[in-house]
Amino acid sequence: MIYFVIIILLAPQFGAFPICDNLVHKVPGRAPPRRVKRIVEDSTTKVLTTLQDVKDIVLQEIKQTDKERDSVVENVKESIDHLRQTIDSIAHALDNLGIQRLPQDCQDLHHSGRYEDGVYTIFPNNNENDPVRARCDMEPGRGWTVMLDRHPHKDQVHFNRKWNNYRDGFGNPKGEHWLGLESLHWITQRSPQLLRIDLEDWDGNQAWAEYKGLWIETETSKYALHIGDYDGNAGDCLQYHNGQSFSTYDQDNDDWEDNCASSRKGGFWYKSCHYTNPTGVLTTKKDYTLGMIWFRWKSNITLKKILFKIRPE
Ligand SMILES: [Ca+2]
Repeated sequence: MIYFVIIILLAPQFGAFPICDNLVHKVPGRAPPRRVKRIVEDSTTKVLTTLQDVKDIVLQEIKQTDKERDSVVENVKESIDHLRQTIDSIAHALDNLGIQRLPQDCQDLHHSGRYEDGVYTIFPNNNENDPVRARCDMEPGRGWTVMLDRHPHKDQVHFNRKWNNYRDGFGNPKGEHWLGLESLHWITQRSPQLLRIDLEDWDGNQAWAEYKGLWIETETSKYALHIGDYDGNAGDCLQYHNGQSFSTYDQDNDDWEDNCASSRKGGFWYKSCHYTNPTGVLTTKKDYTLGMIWFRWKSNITLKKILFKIRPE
């Protein structure tokens, strides 16, 4: 039944056809050529026809017996696949005609046929004058944008930095780095993101956590953090920080009377102060205050590796 619910929820949105609108409007100040317009219109017709088919199937399903329900579900799945293919064909058609849609994240790059892991240029705010180098972890059907990478490296990066550094990003995307709060804001305001966190201790043990609904507010709102439901085996450490403003040693926006970022030597959505400190000091020493901590998994053990990456839900 979940597929029917999804279709019913999505159908009104497709009725306004925002996907095609986005594709066309991503070329600022430039009307699409006639060929492109025709392709988009033809594809729009195909998508709407498919949605009508899905609607017919759903209406038909209401009259079906339980025995026939499985085959109806299969029909709906096929219709959804057809819909995806049509949308992909629109994107490819635009690319082939030389109209480059600016990739705002690694998911866009994946959709444009970049399937290899690596460092790419993205444009999180959809402005060609604001390129950002980002590392992409590609998987079949999706592209993850890495937002934070911590691990031992010969060119160790220090994370005890000012507000402007955390806003703009720093480090080497091939190694340790922070993507940047401004980029995170633009990517997450476009659509809610799934946040994936991978952890490893100094004995090689691994754990993970995921949060739905990642959304980062604007700089005016101090890049406040918003997350939804947790999943994983590492334990939940981010709900404590949910709703907090970001803090650095030169911008104290935490709830503590002192300055968390100064005492923790990092930048984060500190409260008073942390359940996790992924921008803390990379050290083998046990140090809850300064170390890279994920409290629900390893309490006061400082971790060896922490990776944060995001993709559209
Ligand atoms: Ca404070």
